[in-house]
Formats: sequence, structure tokens, C-alpha cells
Amino acid sequence: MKKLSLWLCAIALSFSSFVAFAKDLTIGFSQIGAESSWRTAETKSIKDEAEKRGIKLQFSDAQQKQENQIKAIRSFIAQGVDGIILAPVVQTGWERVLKEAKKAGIPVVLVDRTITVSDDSLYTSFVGSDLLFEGRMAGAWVVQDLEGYGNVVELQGTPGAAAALDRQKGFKDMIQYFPGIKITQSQTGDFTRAKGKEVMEAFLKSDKNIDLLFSHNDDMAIGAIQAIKEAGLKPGKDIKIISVDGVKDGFTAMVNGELNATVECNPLLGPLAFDTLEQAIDGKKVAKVNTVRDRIITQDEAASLIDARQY
Ligand code: GZL
Repeated sequence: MKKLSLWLCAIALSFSSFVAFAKDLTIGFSQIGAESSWRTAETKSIKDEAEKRGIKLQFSDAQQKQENQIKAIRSFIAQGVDGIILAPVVQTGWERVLKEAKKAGIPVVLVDRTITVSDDSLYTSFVGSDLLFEGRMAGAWVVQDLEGYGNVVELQGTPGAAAALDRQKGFKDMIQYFPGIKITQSQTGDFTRAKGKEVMEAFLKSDKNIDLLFSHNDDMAIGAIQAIKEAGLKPGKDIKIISVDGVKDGFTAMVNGELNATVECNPLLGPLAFDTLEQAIDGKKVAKVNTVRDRIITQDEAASLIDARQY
């Protein structure tokens, strides 16, 4: 009997110390904004996970501006948070503020977009998708769908964002071997529906000979679908469309036959981001890069998958 009560005490103690440990944490989260349904799904995942772990989350929405993210990080440092989660709007310009976080001994975990720094000890870890892979998957699908020949227009994401730069690079990596596939127009739609529609309208006005649209995210593709329909054309048929993200509205567009395929980019990064950050806070070694697996989803399988989608 005595042994059993000792065991029970030990288990209770270890559990309470874990809960106590997680409960006392304060984490700063610098989010880019709310430009797309993907972004709002990522924000929800991180907020829900913080709540589940009893972590106090200081949330900052940068309204797409890097200077607001830098201000937020400085404020987290001043508050003495235990860790920082950063979704970096663009790839460069982070050295100085990350040196300040490092000097303060505060680990920084990047989510969803990578950064370029001279010293990668300035951040603890990256958690997110392989954005280059996503571009390559889209490029491979386009080569096959166009059978090596066709005019492509491209809606780019936010200028300077890793998600735009890497998806564009990955796409070009694949189509470079097929000179019959030409990117005739390419412009940023800033990852938003409104801008995606506006830019697609301009593409259609200046060129009637468009076979396919490659959009760096579903939200811009959904805006472009509106523009294509208003131009009296059938999206998904007259102009094929492939995008990235795999959000619910992208699945609906595929079920409606207006989007042909999308490369999934999972935004539910909360659990992995906090696992990584808590290990770092606890002084444990963590992997520098934690990529989540993505895959391409095509129109013919969308109907069977849409009900189970979590975002
Ligand atoms: C990808 C992420 C991108 C999404 C867009 O990791 O940074 O930003 O693809 C979002 O929908 O706006």
C-alpha cells in the first residue's frame, strides 16, 4: 500500500510540475497580419495551442509591416518574455532585432516563412513547409497538364516574402526544362483576394492568349476566378488554375470545377511551434528546421476530402 501511495505522489508531482512549468510561460507572437484565410488559420492554431498549454500569449498583428514586427519583438524583449514566435513577413532585415533577442537570452522560433541572416544562431528553429518544394510540385503539375506547351501567368505573393520567392523559384526550377511553357506575365497580388482579382483583370486585358494561371495562394486564385468569370471565360477550363495552400475555399473552388489543383501548405503549426519553443526554453537541443509534409490535391479528389478539412 505504501509503495502505491509513493508512486501516486511521484506521478502527481511530475504532472503538476509540467503543468506549472507550461502555466508560467509568457510567449510573444509576432504575426504578419490577416491577409488570407491561411493566415487566420495559422493565428487560430497558435492561439488555441497556447490556451491549451496554459501559456500566456502576447499577440501582435503587424498589418503586413516589418517595422511593426520589429517593434513588437522589441516590446516582447522589454517585457522579458520566455520565448518568441515570429512569422516573418519578408526574408531580410532581421539581423539587428534578433541580435537583441539573442543578447536577452530569448529563443526565437520562426513559423511558416524563412529568413536570411548571416548567423543562423540568431534564431532557434524554423517550423513550417518546404516552400521551394511547393513551387516545384506546382511546376511539375503544370508541365504535365500543358503537355510541355502553353502560356502561363503568375500571381506572386508578397514581394520579398520567402513564400513568394521560394514558390516562384521552385516553379521555375521545373518548367525551365520545357521551353514551350512561357511565363508571359507575372505580378504580385500580395496574397489577397482583392489584389488577385485586380491583377488578373489586368492580365486578361493585356493578353487574350492565357492557358494557365499559377497563383502563389488560394486566396489570390479565388479573386482571379472572379475576374476570369467576369471576362466571360470559364476558370478551370478556358484557363486552368493551380495554386497553393489548400484552404477550405480552395477546395470549394475545386469541387465547383473552377480550380484544377492546389499544393497543400499546412497552417496548423501551433503544436509543433510550442513543442519546439518549450524544448528550447528548457535548454534542450532542437532541430534547426522542422518541415511539415505537403502534397498536391487535384480537382477529382477534392469532393471526397473537403468535409474533413480542418482549415
Ligand atoms: C505560407 C504563408 C503564405 C500563405 C498565404 O507559409 O506564408 O502567406 O501561402 C499567406 O496564404 O498569406
